[in-house]
Amino acid sequence: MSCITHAEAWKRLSAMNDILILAHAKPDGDAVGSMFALYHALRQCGKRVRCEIVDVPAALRFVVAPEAFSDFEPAHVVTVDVADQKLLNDCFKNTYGSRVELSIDHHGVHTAFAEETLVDPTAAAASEVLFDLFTIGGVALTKEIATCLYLGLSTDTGCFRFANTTAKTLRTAAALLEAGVDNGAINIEVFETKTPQYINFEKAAMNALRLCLGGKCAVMVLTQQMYREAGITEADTQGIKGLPRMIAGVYAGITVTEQPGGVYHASVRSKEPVNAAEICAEFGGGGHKYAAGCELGRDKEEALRGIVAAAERQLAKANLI
Ligand SMILES: [Mn+2]
Repeated sequence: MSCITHAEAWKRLSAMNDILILAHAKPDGDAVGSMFALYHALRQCGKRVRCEIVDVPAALRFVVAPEAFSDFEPAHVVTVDVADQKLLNDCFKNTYGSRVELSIDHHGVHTAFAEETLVDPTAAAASEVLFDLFTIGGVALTKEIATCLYLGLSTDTGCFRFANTTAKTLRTAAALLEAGVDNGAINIEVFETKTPQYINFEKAAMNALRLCLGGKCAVMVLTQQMYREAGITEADTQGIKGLPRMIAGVYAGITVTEQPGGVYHASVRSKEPVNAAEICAEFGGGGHKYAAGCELGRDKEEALRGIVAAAERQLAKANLI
């Protein structure tokens, strides 16, 4: 396993054919956008390529290319936006997990699992890494490719609001707009539009929101019953996890979600100086400094106690409590 440069990664991709592209489970805009941007770029190079992905949120499906779901035995497997092999969907992990030749990612906590890894932790999104890769490879930036990359870049930066947005991110976005991306329409569809089911779910989530640790931590528990009652799935409610951190004075916003199998999962969003990845690392999870996740087991009360205690330790470390 080794880390390679953009040029080396492009050389490696150029030598492949019959390629399968995978992204992480519970795909977000960067996972979906990166996947289909790479799909179109490799198709442009005349290669046979296919994608496998499940549970794509409805609002992100406009970049999904239906023809990408063909069914040939891949000779090569490439992942995008996957920080760790365990973040692959179980069915793909079992079939292809040990066969990944190239992993293209931007997570600082990337745990190498592929033969070769192209990881740029200064990039705001895997889509930003791909933009650089395509520039080196001389890929024509079609409106289709630019739209996929824009989806990745805009969603991973909260529409260019988060601290991971750099001057280079904005220059990349500018190049995508010059390639014809309809950013206004995409932003309304992805960031401003909610289904009636989502609004109902959000009401229930807000009712479940509680402050703790002297108002410096907020916790929200989302249960399968809440999803059932609102008629919505977790895949279509990813944005809700930003809610706890929105409260003024909160440094650690925690969303504990009951999974269909009964296991509880925590998503932690933090504010400077609190490190969400360190909170989640206590439970074997990971992510970014201000957004991370982990598994907490099947006991709800124990899960809540554990994650709040971990948040308390990080708040104390930062002298906030
Ligand atoms: Mn990403």
